[in-house]
Amino acid sequence: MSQYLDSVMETVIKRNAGEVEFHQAVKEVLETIEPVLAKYPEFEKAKIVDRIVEPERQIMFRVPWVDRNGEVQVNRGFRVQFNSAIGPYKGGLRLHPSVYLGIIKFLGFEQIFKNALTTTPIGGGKGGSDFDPKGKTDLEVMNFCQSFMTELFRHIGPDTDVPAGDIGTGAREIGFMYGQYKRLSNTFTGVLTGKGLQWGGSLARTEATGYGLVYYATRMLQDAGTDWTGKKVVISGSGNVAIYANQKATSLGAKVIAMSDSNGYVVDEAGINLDVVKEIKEGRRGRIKEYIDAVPSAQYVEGCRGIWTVPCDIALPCATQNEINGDEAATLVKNGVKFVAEGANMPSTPEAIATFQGNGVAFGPAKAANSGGVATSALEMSQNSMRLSWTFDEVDQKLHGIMNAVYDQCTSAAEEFGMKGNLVAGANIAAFLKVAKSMMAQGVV
Ligand code: NDP
Ligand code: 2IT
Repeated sequence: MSQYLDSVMETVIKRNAGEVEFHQAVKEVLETIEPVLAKYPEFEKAKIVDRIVEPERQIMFRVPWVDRNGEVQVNRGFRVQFNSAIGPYKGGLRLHPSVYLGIIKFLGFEQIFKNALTTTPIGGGKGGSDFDPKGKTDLEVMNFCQSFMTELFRHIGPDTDVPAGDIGTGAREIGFMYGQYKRLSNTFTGVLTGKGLQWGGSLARTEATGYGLVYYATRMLQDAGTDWTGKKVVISGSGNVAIYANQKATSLGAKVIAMSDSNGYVVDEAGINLDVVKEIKEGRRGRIKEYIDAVPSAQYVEGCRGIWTVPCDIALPCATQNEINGDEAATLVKNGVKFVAEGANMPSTPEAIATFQGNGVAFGPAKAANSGGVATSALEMSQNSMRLSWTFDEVDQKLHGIMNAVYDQCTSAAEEFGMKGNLVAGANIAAFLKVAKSMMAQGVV
């Protein structure tokens, strides 16, 4: 890194003490944009990088609610409105006990660049809470969501900030939050995405992140002269992204042989039966180990990280950040993995990325590969503004076109800046350029 970028990184670490995931996300971007700053010295003069690493606004608030025993619970809510250079803040809400400011800031920072790649006009933001929806009753989840929105509603709006789902926030939570927003604001607007299909949601939004991931990975396969047919695929997680990545990859001829949740993983050499997974996860909110009750020939192994010891051609990490470390990446490489595309946000540690790239594994970074979800959220916003709904095929085709455009931006930026084939550098550079030029045009704000 140049001296200037080094000094920005130092300030980030000092100013955001202890927020290690945020430091990691910033470092990865700063490490790849040096040639851009060399070509555009005006960016350094205007302190674009110093500004881009500082959220425009961050909101933290108390979320009190009453549980099923009548006891008062207190959670912490977050919304980080990171960058609005190219559009209203846009990004999901994560509900998971591990959430703290550093997680939301890493996700918000990534979101700026991801959203820039989608070709749609959306800025970057992220939010959430350390509330754990697991094991809660619907009523408890509603109590929490209503309390959360009672504070959040004053900070968001269809032209200001449009939240959506992420880990722990699915259709049920978006419904409860939307209801409370509508009640408080007395408006029916596109203030959240991932809404129910009967009340403003977009067809194909549920499938979009997983499908988009597979469309992006298809281009990686094509560039290597191959396709999905007969490929063995390992997918971590068994949530929204993992399920629809499985569905699309399987429909293109791949065999998905393993999936997981935070407790363990299942291996089914015959190919995972997705109907069973959907029934467990979307139906009864169960655990992946229940898969072997329905498919006794499959194997369940306790401990989620072991999934990376399952030999495969293609790995799609779709659970959470830092779920593949350097050693696990080395095991994947030793077992013959040729392609890795990230469905989750920042699932590979820097050591894992270096291991993949250093061993000829094609590597598709999260902010490009999983951008289909938020891109389709932007399509939901468009439909809401027009008060029209497109068909599933119309949305899916637009999504497919967007993923191709995202891929093309990554490859051409990498090539232009002398790092041909490096999709990490390509994604960071293409996205940074778009945001930086917009910030330059809008003055010091
Ligand atoms: P879900 O809540 O639907 O599913 C999350 C899955 O990941 C579950 O199987 C969960 O297991 C597992 N998981 C979560 N946290 C951990 C953890 N700490 N350790 C091990 N496993 C874990 O979330 P999504 O599918 O929506 O999100 C998955 C990833 O994709 C996240 O990184 C998210 O940020 C990213 N993403 C999501 C998008 C979307 O549109 N939903 C868009 C782009 C990225 P368990 O049930 O045991 O917790
Ligand atoms: O990480 C992500 O891109 C998401 N969770 C989706 C955000 C959105 O606004 O659809």
